[in-house]
Amino acid sequence: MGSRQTLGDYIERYSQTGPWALPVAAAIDAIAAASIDIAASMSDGVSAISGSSTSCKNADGDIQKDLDVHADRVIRRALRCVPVAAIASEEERLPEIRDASARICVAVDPLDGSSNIEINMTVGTIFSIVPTPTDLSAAFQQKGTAQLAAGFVVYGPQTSLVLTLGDGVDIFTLDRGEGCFKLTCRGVRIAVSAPEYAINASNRRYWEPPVRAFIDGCIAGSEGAANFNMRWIGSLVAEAYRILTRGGIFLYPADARDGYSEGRLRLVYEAHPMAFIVEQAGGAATTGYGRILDIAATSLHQRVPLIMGSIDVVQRVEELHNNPQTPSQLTSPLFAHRGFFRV
Ligand code: FDP
Ligand code: ZN
Repeated sequence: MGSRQTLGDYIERYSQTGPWALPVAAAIDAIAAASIDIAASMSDGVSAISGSSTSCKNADGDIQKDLDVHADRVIRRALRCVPVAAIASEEERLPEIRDASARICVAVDPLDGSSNIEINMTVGTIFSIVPTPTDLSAAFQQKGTAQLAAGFVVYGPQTSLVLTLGDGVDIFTLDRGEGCFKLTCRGVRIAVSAPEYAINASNRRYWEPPVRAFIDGCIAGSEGAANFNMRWIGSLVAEAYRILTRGGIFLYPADARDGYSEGRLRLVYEAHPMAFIVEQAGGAATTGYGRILDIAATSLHQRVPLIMGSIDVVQRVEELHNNPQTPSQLTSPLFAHRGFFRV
């Protein structure tokens, strides 16, 4: 990876482009440094920080793992030298107020996918950077379109950092020898259409009719000429990385289980940053009824249905939500011939 541009050079150049750019660049630099530390802790399987659970629950009632708590601390510590007005995290009920006069606020999911960490699965860190509004208490109640930057780090066979500064998406890969991220993919574009879906299919009986119709169509072959493949990793960062790499669709819809009327994923530090990245790469992200980035949170840990990926496939699912068909139309041969690959 010798002559590749480093993340440090990349954000240094960006830092000179406008009033917000300097603190945004500093925050990205700090989060990237924290993620190198987290990646090291994670791969050190015999250390004290393991995949074991603490006896604590996070703000949303999920059991916290030792690594969740560790990742949260490492990121907060790294952000100490950055002018940040407030930090919101999946791991804390309320935002931490820092320097109220600072221009930016940061929301993080320190270790996404951690409920499966003990099976040695890919997990990640998600972040979203927003401008500080006049009323600081509304910092994390802005629409997703307000984001200045967003990204995520995937701790997989490689540690990769996906980043958008609002002008496309670039991917950096950790060069372990040199201890820094290097640009490995510039201007990522998500395929307009690709026959691969990801959903937790064990919840089928709880889904709403449009989601059930779409997935049943994929399985039956009526949603397109190509055969659909299926993947479900159970880790949002890994699913998002796959979609950026080879297209397809990811769905975590609302369903009828207790506590899932708005799906599972959190708007501020999961859906907003992912939607920003996916749109910047030419894809789409919706609740089924409307664009994720147009939603403003009313509470920090608010959940939202998230359907994202290749634009043509996502639009097909939106059509099914916005133009409801009767159950008999959904299963009729006519419907079966209106697949988005066939029209
Ligand atoms: P986790 O709770 O392990 O952090 O963030 C929520 C999330 O993981 C996503 O990463 C993942 O896509 C989803 O939950 C997994 O949900 P299921 O348990 O329904 O598979
Ligand atoms: Zn998460």
